[in-house]
Amino acid sequence: SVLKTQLPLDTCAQEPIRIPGTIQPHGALIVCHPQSLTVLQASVNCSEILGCDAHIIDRPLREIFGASLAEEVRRWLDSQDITLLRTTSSGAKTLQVLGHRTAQGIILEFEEPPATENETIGALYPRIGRFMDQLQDLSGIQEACAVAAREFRRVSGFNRILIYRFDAEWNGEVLAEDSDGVLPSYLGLRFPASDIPAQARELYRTNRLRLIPDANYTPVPVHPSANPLDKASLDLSLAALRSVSPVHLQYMRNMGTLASMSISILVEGRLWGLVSCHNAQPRRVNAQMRTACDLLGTMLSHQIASREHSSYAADRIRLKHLEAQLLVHLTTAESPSRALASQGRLWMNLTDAAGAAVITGNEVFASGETPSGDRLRSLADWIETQHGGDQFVTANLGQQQPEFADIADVASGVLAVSISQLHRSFILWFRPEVVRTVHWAGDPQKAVPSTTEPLRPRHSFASWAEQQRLRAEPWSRAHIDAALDFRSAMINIVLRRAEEHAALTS
Ligand code: BLA
Repeated sequence: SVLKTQLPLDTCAQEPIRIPGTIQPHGALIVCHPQSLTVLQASVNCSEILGCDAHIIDRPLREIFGASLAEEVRRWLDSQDITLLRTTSSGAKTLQVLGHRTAQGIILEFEEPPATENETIGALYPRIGRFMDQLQDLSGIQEACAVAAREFRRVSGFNRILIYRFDAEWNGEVLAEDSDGVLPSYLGLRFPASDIPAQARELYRTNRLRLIPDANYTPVPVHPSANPLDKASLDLSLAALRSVSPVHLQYMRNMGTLASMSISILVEGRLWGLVSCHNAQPRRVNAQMRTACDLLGTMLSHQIASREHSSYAADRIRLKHLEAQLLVHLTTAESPSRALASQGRLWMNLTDAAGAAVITGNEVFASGETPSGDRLRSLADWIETQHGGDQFVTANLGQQQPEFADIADVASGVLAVSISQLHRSFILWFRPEVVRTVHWAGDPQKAVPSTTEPLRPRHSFASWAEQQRLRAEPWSRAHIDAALDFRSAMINIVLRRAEEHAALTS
């Protein structure tokens, strides 16, 4: 079946999550003028959390909190440090202060560290070192994620840690899990793309960690709502206390997780996956522990990037070797197309395909499992109409273009490169349909919000099996690059052949 989760989720993606106008109540937030350090905006719970006067707008930081905090902030602003993290006291209270610069002023956030929490960066440091050593000894991405899940749970104390990876359509698959058994296991399950809309994924590339200590919280407004410097809504993209989407809070309650902390896994700037930490009951963690978790996440990200890179490099070397072998046969051949077909094994192995064909004009040479000549010609005609032209890649042809569903058994995966600017000439590789069973956490059809009803996340996360058809094993970057390299080599051979021919006949 074709999943509806591939529809654009406009309604969810339009929620302006960067500018909610409110914060979560486990801390207080103020915005200061970058030069004078007078307060421009403040959350309405400041007096309660900070024990300060209720009227702080337009007053200088020094007057509200005393000289020492104001000095700390000035020193930080003069430094190159991107963020500020300090412990300070306000009256009888010990508070953690987080600071970051924005175009709308300096945002300072104050949190009272939870009473039960005595983890300091000093206590966490040896753990982080050991984690790094362990990671280096492992070979696979899956193993690295399993070790990371365990370590995240040790450090953070959450009930369940899930590590999941996004696929090409932004569904997430749980690769690793570590749990104390309080919450159910989701290992191996897939979560539909609609669970995390596009603007949230985009935000999570710049802000790598978010914490929601209690899904039942009441948001606290920030006043005045317009920023005095630019008259716009306050951008809380990088604020730790940013209030989150009510739809997502409902999702958490439906999942039975009242506290959540998630950390982005970034590979070459792309959101590769998330570490998702859940607690059945509300749970707060202090800023030092969050910093440690951010560091663990960065280390895991680097390990994944380096694994992906070395497996790409190894594949490229292997495929380059095959290409060299194949070219030996082509450079000396009278007809390169016929020579390709006579070296079918090598030709197909170049992209680990089960079939390959070359079409020039109406001439077709094929090897292995391919569609019939007529279907090949129709396919090449259609590919020619697709933009890009030089290269065409799909792992689900029959879904993308239902008129080709009849050839799904041999051609669900198609990798095609054009070898002539002038007339329809393609080299194509084919992969067969692989029918697979995907285990979703809940029926993914029910995850898609309708445009007529109010937005609601789904209720069930029970395993739901779906048989997926019309899909092939996806082509890797190394396979696509091998095809592109081979394309250039073929174009050169064909051109040279044409020149030789011209020289002979002139
Ligand atoms: C955010 N959805 C999120 C987040 C996660 C998930 C991790 C980030 C916030 C957090 O850390 O809790 C989803 N949690 C998951 C998934 C797993 C998990 C997939 O543990 C898998 C293991 N959500 C919906 C629908 C909408 C929606 C229908 O189900 C549409 C409006 C929205 N989810 C939504 C939004 C956010 C979100 C808007 C961003 C919240 C924010 O940062 O403000």
